[in-house]
Amino acid sequence: MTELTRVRPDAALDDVVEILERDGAVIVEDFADAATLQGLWADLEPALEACAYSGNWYDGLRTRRVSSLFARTARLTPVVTQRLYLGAARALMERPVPMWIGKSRIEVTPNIQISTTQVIQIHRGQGKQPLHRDDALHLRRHPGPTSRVQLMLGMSEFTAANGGTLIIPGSHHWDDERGPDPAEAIATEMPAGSGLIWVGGVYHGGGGNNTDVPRTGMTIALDLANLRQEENQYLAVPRERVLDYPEEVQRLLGYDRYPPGLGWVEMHDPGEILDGLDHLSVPNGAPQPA
Ligand SMILES: O=C(O)CCC(=O)C(=O)O
Ligand SMILES: [Fe+2]
Repeated sequence: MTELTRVRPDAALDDVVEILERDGAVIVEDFADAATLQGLWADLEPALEACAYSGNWYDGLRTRRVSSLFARTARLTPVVTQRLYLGAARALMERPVPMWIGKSRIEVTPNIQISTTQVIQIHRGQGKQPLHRDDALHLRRHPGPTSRVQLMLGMSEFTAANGGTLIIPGSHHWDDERGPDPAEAIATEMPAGSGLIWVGGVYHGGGGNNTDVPRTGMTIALDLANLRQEENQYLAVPRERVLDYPEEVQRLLGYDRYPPGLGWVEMHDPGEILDGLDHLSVPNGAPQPA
């Protein structure tokens, strides 16, 4: 394979899921429209300009990273809910898990959550990031069930010369003994507005930039919701900002119950508490103040 597979935004979801299962990565052309891109630049560029290069070699000494994106811009709803991205993430991760409850054999279907958000801007002189699997954060074993589906939206053009994300297609099928070899990696080449989607078990990394134009990408990771979020969304996004999002995004940000039983507050759905229900008045057997 010398190039990543590309699909149009009207592609069938089943086809995209099949490509992700086979290759671990796919490019969706015209993922975001021009107005969304312009809005993201307007909202995020000041933070990028004010941001120093990362202080460690892994994040990139000539790379700028801005996080807390759902607090910094209100324009990510169409991005995170894009049909092929959210659809593929749900199809790959919301798969029933069998278990016994007493004598009943049941299946529990997990859900997913936003785990991390970042704008990553790679400047001239930045070398290649070491190839890695992002699901290593959760110490996942391979091959195994997908626990992360990640998006890199091109806010600028991505080329092999300016740091387009390096991907080793099919490497999510490898076991944990086989290490990544940069010679096997393909650079993501796409115009601004296209989106690269990849699964957490695929070896990848930021490319090196030998050009004078920075490479800018906006990444969101969706993870299996039973795992800890990489970026602490409860602290990263103030409650008032969370309340401005549609319910689907609030739930993806973590204000949800995760089957079979994680995430509750006073034994209630956290979405109810977020909406202003006074949780101290919820009858739970505790004495009420007079
Ligand atoms: O910037 C990129 O293209 C990828 C960065 C990445 O994979 C990471 O920081 O985990
Ligand atoms: Fe990564």
